[in-house]
Amino acid sequence: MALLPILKYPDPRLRIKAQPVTHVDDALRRSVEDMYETMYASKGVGLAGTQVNIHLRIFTMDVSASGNERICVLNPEILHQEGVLYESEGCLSVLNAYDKVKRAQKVHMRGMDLDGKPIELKAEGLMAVCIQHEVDHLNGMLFIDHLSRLKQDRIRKKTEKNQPRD
Ligand code: K1U
Ligand code: ZN
Repeated sequence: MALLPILKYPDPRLRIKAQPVTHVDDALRRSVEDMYETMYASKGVGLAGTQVNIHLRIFTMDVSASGNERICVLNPEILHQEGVLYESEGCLSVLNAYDKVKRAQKVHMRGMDLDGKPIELKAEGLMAVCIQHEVDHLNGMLFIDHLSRLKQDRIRKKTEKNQPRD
């Protein structure tokens, strides 16, 4: 297993739209193990392939209190969403920025597991927010895209100050 470098905003690779997974092989399973290791080491509850420069439609997630309930979804599709939730979000790819984002309170999603079998998930609360955040990543979107232009500009300026160009 290996820790993968996490792309940091404003890296343009975070804007790449991920491609569907067409087959599951040992190389993909190893990449997913690396994603779990990277997610746990970074104290995240989710991680999308895009964030570690793997541009396939994959995310890992563990929102359990025990930190021992792994969920990996390939080719996730949100079928239905309902309700509204405003929760403060952060992102492993956007350092030192947290703000409230409008999300659906419940989502019904489907996808595929690592054995290539179809899976369906009904989620609410934190898990529902995490799924929406990770599907956004796979579409090249960041949570800050949901904020006002003014807030986005502030975050961009703060990030540029903390990560001077070489
Ligand atoms: O994709 C990422 O950048 C990981 C991110 C996903 C996320 C999940 C839920 C809400 C917002 C963002 C994180 O895991 S950061 C949040 C986090 O570490 C956390 C959130 C709630 C409870 C405990 C930890
Ligand atoms: Zn994120």
